[in-house]
Amino acid sequence: MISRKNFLKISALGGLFPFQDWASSSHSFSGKIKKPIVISTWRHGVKANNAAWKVLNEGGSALDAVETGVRVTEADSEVRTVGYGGRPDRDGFVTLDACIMDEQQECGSVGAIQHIMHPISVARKVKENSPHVMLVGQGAVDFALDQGFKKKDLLTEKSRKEWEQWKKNANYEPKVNIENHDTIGMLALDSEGNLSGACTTSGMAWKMHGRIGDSPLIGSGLYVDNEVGAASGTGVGEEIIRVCGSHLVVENMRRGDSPEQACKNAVERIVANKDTLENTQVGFIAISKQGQVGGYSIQQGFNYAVHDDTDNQLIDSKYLV
Ligand code: SD4
Repeated sequence: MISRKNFLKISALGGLFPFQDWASSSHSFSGKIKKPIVISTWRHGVKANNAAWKVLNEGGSALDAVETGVRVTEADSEVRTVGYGGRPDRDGFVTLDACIMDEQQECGSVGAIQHIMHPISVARKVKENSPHVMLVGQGAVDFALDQGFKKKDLLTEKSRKEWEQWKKNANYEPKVNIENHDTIGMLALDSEGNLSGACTTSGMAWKMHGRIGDSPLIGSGLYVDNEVGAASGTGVGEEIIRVCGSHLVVENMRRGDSPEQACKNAVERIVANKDTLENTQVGFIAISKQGQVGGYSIQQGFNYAVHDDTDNQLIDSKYLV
C-alpha cells in the first residue's frame, strides 16, 4: 500500500503524468536531480547567489546558503529595497521584514524590525532560540539586541533625500507602485537534497508605519516543503497575502505542476479577482525537490537569478500581461 507520505512524494514527482509540461523550461526535468542549485529574485540575486553558491559548493546546507546569500543584499546600500539603504515608510522609518524556513519546516520571522542590519539572521535566531515563529516591532528589536545584534541607523542619505522629495507631493498617501519594491527571496537545494528558503525586504517604499507585507509571512512570502519544493514571492505583498502565494505555488507543484507552471497558476489566481492590473506586479520563483526551477510574474520586468554547477544566470521571467 502507498503511504500518505509516499503518495505526496509521488505526486510531487509528477504523479501519473511525470513529464507534464516540464519540457518547455530551460531547467526541465531530465530524470536526474540537479543539485546543488540556488535561485533568487531580481538582478541583486546574482551577487547573492555567488555567496550562497560558495556555501553549497563546499557541501554546506541550504539553510546556511540562503542566509549567507541574502545577507549580501541586506548589507548593500545600493539595493534600495532590502536592508541597509532600503527606502523608509512614510514617516521616515526603515522597517524590515524577513523570514527563513528549513527542510524540517522549522521557521523564524521578524516583522517591522528597525535598526538591525541583518533581519534574516534575527529570523534564524527566532527559529532556533525562541519558542516562537514570529516577532514584530520593538519586541523583535529587543530580542535581536538580546541575541547580540548591534543597532545601526539604516536610513542612508540617498534614501532620506528621496523620502523628503516624496513628502513634497505625496500628501502622506501610501501608494502601490510596481516600481517601488524588490524583495530578495532565495531558495536552495543542497548536495544532501535538502531545501531551504529565505526572504528579506524593506517592503513597499512609503508604506504606512507598522505595515507588514508578505515577506515575513510563512506561506505568503516564502514556503518550503522538503518533500515537494519551495517558493518565494515578490511584488505587492497585499496581493500575495490574499492567496497565501508561496504555499499555493508549492501545493501546485505537489499536484504535478512544474515550478514555472506552479508560479503561473498562482499568478492567475491573484489576477482572477482583479478589475485592473495597473500598478500590480507580483512575481514568484520556485524550485522542485528535483532541482528544477522556474518563475512567473503578472507584468513584464521581473527576473530571477539561477546558480547551478555551470552558470549564474539572470533569467527574464515569463509574464501574464
Ligand atoms: C512587500 N513583497 O513588502 C514586498 C515588497 C517587494 O519586491 O517585494 N517587493 O510587499
